[in-house]
Amino acid sequence: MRGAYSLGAFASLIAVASAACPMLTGEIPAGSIANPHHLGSRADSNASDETEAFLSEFYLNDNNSFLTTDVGGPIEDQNSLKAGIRGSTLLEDFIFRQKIQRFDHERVPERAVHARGAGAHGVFTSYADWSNITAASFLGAAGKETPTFVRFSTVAGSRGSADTARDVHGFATRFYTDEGNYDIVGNNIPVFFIQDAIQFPDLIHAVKPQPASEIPQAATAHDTAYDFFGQQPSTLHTLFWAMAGHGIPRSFRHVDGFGVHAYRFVTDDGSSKLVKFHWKSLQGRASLVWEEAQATAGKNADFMRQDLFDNIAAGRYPEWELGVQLIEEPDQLSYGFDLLDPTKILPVEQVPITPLGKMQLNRNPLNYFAETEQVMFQPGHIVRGIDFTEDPLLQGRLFSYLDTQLNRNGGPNFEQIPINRPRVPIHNNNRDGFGQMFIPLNDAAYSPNTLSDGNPKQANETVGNGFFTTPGRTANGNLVRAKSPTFADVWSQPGLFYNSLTATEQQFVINALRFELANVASETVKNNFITQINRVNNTLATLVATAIGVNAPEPDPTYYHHNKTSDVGTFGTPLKKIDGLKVGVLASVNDENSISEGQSLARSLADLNVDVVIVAERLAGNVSATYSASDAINFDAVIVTSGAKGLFGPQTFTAVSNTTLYPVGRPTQILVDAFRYGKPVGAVGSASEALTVSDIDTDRSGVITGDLNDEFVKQLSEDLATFKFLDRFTVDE
Ligand code: HDE
Repeated sequence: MRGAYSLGAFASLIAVASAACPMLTGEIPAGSIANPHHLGSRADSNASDETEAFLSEFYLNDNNSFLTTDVGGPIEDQNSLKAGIRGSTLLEDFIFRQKIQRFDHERVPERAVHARGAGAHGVFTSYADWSNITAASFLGAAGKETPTFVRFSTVAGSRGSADTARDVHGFATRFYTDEGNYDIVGNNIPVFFIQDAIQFPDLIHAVKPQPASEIPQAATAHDTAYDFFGQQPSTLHTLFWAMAGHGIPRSFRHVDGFGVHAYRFVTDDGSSKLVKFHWKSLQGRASLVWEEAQATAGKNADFMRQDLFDNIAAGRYPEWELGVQLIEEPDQLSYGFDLLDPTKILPVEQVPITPLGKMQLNRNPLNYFAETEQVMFQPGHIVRGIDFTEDPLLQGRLFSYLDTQLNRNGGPNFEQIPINRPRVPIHNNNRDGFGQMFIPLNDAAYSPNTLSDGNPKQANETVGNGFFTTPGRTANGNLVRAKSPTFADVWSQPGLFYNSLTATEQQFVINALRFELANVASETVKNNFITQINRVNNTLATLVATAIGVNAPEPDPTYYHHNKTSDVGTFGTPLKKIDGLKVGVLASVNDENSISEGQSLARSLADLNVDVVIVAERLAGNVSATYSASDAINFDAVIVTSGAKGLFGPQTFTAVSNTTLYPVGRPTQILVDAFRYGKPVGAVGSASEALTVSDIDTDRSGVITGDLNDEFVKQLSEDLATFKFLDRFTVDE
């Protein structure tokens, strides 16, 4: 399935150049891998091979080559051309000019939202022939593989912000189908803040940093954000999900994804259903706790992109299952809300999820800018068999993505960039523009024509497998600039979400709102917001209000209900896989047993795809991390080896340090923070003393003691799957 332009203009150029002078340009063997260690050993898959074959046409490999200018002449570039050895530099120095000029133009505008992200290639495999519900070809046969590219992101922060900022997370997937590119540009939270795209600039202006100071970076904890939330209560539902664990996931591998809007599936015979898309993480959902997320932002701003990159490089390919909730067209208003309202979930009790297929991410980008930064997702990248709905948020998105991408790319030809090219031929009469990469041969660049025998011909529903709009869709009614009354209730579903959380997760929401509002100065803003959350739950509103110094509100019972749904939290359900989790083993280079215990644990956990990092005073032999460069945030569990117990105890925080190798008290701090962040902690043999002197009760759940044997390892692996021990967090009575 290769495109007609598979030897594209650019690739051919390089091929010609290398044929002429291979020494200068370096060899570019088709299919060569410039940086094989980035790839891991990919699973056998036609779609993976296709990605490799397609992208390798564009690789620029500098092995065995000389520097050249952009137009190919060999050059030296260490010194500028000067008039006399002491200058000045000459304008005629084209080598200097080009190098500086290219540097000056390296930056493109970052994404207006979702600027910070990480991407990976993958493969989607359909479970079955789904032609009974959609004509989409990538869902047309059991086992059918389609190459994909996914970009995960945070929304509010700029491109250099920290990965663990509390935020909604983008989950955008491109399917390079055999009938063109299809994008599901989704998030890890199933609802959105607003109901009409015309409010998007207001939402983003409110959430982004304050205009005068550009503070705070990547955070909603400031006046403008809560001013908007308090006056626009449609934001509450999404905000509640973000204040729960969904805003601070453990990694991109541990998030679910959602299409958010209802879309349509359309079959070849024109019948349609509404669908809601769900990506379920096959690793399971997992979240950090807030203090941990904040510490992580400072200690390792790249925490999540590194997790994704390292796990793919190690061959631990994360997977997600794609499913849909299917809704009959006439039922759009039958579930107690409007299916076109993007602030609502359709509870799985009302319509279960039908799993359609599975995606595996199995290949890292070889160049961040070329792939992850230049990928241009659009909800408007649609294929035959899938159609939009009238959701006013979706309708606005259909304009915005292309528009902002024109701004980022300086013209419309960005679809010709390798990461954006469809893997099928393109034929149309679109012409010219900045950076045209093709040499169109058809002189009759219009339609209809006779001079090219009518080519390229028009495809439609029955001819040429064309895209077709749902035949049953109608558009009529008077022109109105108003919100549908079916979108009016915006308080029930934040209540549904909140009611469905465990008491500890509810407390996390309360604590998160206390944190956010403690950073708000305006009394009016605080009071307005409390008025709104009081319509969700009076206890919640009271607990937040008292912590931020405003009056507790009277109950507003007209709004309250006790309904619940399931599967909306991020804690309390064991992980499906513990692959790629990290255990920190706290050791001492001064004790041989200590290191050998670490090695033994590493061997046992390697079978479970769990990494062990042996931490000690300095790097040596099997010690791969130092206390000075480590912190509890680096590990999903922390175990103290018997020979390291002397490094622990509360007094180590206040003692005059007897070493310059790490900050005073660091080993104890790692252990205690791991416990406070809810992680499994443990001690081998006599190192249980290290727990007791650190005030960690060895009888608590998630605290492992005993000799290093199978039982110890089994307990540790189970505790890693539990992931967070919630009994360590206090809940308001
Ligand atoms: Fe986006 N959004 N968005 N958004 N969005 C962008 O497009 C926009 C919305 C989402 O990794 C921008 O190319 C409007 C919902 C993701 O490259 C921009 C509205 C959902 C990404 C834009 C929304 C999303 C974006 C910025 C309200 C989940 C990153 C750069 C109508 C279903 C994709 C770009 C990537 C990016 C506009 C709401 C998800 C400005 C106007 C709802 C994952 O065009």
